Amino acid sequence: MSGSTDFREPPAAAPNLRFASEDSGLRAIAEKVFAGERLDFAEGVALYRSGDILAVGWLANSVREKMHGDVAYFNVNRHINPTNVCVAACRLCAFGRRKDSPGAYTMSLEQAWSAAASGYSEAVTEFHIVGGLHPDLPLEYFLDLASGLKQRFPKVHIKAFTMVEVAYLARRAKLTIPQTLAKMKEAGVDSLPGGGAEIFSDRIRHIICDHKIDGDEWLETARAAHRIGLRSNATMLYGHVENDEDRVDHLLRLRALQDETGGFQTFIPLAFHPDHTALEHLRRTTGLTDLRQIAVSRLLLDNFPHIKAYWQMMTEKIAQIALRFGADDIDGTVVEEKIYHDAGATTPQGMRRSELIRLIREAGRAPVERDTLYRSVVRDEESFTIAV
Ligand code: V47
Repeated sequence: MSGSTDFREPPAAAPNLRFASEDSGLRAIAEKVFAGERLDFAEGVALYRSGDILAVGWLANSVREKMHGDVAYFNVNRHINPTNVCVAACRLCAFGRRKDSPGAYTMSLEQAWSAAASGYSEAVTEFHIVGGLHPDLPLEYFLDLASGLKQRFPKVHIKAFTMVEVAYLARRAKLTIPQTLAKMKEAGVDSLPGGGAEIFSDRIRHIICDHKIDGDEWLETARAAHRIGLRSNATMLYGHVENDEDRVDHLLRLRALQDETGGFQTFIPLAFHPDHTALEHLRRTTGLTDLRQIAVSRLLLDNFPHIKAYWQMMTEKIAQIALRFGADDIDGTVVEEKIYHDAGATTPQGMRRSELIRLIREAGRAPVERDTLYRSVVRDEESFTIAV
């Protein structure tokens, strides 16, 4: 790579087109969106139920273009899953294993650090680290993992440990959640990924992940992280046994916490992949469901700066279209994805930076490489700098 590769272009003006839809309920919602008014629960449900998916997408796209113009973000990251051993045995999951089950693995610290260094030659700006709830690994293992990575890769942002892992490690270490987060921060954790949120509804959580922390605990852990200056993402797992009301409830609870803390950066809707899970009988989501989910997220989460169409979960093809349905980010190079691939994902394990740029350009958007905090990354030969 040579020279500047910051692809930012001036944001395009929001399209000055008239909204048109046969759905009269949608016209009233559009007026509120144009006036910058917040949508309520019933309007969220109406967006899920509208027969005019193109109009819902158009509306979300108008908000997305007002916020980000033509820019679409991506990053150069590497996923590391230090262990798949997990005590939770969630029905939604194909990744977790009992300690002595075939296929169970736990990386030594040396193995995890060397995994971080392997993969594509492109210098990564982020390590995304999540794993199972291991019954024997102490908090110190995770603190040493983070501090060892920081020592070896001081320029790389460490986005590590879901709210579920934080709460589990806190309990095992007999510490409070704020104390645990403070130790993680001190060890080098820079922000938290959005996983483990699933669906906050107790009724659904009992079916898909009954041994995990509940929705309130997930939100409380995120609140505690934001309070000490750790930003985080948020996710929602959809396309299993939840209904429209459960999804709206989830989004509005995230929106309420964001009003309070402002600590969320990106919302990532995650489509359920049923293969090799205890819910294998369920159907996969369709492209239209995925696109509608992106659009509704953009419209309801008016205080979230970013909506991510995670290409590995959505496929590259749907992620490209999502950039016109409300998403402004497609995530990154990833290098080695396990959670979705164990559950039957057919997308590649990772993607080169040049390929992400091509996908975004082809979707008619202007690619901007970002770091985890959405600052532009400027590359020169093998290294990068962050434009602040
Ligand atoms: O927490 C697990 C979900 C999440 C399945 O923060 C499943 O930038 C579908 O959170 N089908 C992990 N989903 C992934 C995640 C994530 C991904 C990309 C970016 C970010 C970010 C976060 O995947 C889990 C769970 O919610 N998951 N099993 C499954 N069978």
